[in-house]
Amino acid sequence: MAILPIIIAPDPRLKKKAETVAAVDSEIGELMTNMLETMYLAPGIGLAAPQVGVLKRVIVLDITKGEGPPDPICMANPEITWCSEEEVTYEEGCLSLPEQFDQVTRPAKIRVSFLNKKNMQEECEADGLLATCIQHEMDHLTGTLFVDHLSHLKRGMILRKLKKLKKLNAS
Ligand code: K1U
Ligand code: ZN
Repeated sequence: MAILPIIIAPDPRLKKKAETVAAVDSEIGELMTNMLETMYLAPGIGLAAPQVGVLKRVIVLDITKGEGPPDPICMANPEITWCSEEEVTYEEGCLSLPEQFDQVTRPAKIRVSFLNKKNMQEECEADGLLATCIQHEMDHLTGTLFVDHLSHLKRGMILRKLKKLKKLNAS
């Protein structure tokens, strides 16, 4: 197992599109294990492979937040097959945008099909925080960050703040 470095925005690597994986083989299985370990340590409730510099359609999630037993979910090639017209707004954060939070509105319920850690095709329905988190992580697979759902003004403010912080940390 290994902790992977998380890329912090603004960074061109976070704007790239991830590639479909051929199968969940031992290499992708190990990536999922390392991503889960990285997510738990951060701590976070989700992580997408592009955030650790791997341009593959792989995401991991666990929305239990340490309350009760862990419930890790690993998905390769996730695809939303249905979403509700009803929407819900959550305050979102992102491990690639440290200490930045804002309200994002997304479909309240989704159905998603994916390859699980055993390389089996699965479909599940999600609502609440899980539905939001899956959509947030899937956005990372197309180079979209939660700030891309905000106004131009808010996005600019957050990205400028992070750019300054990165400069300070580098000096
Ligand atoms: O960077 C990421 O993609 C992970 C991100 C996921 C997310 C959070 C909130 C709404 C949608 C998606 C995070 O995990 S940010 C950290 C966070 O929310 C959290 C961390 C510890 C306990 C509880 C929440
Ligand atoms: Zn994120």
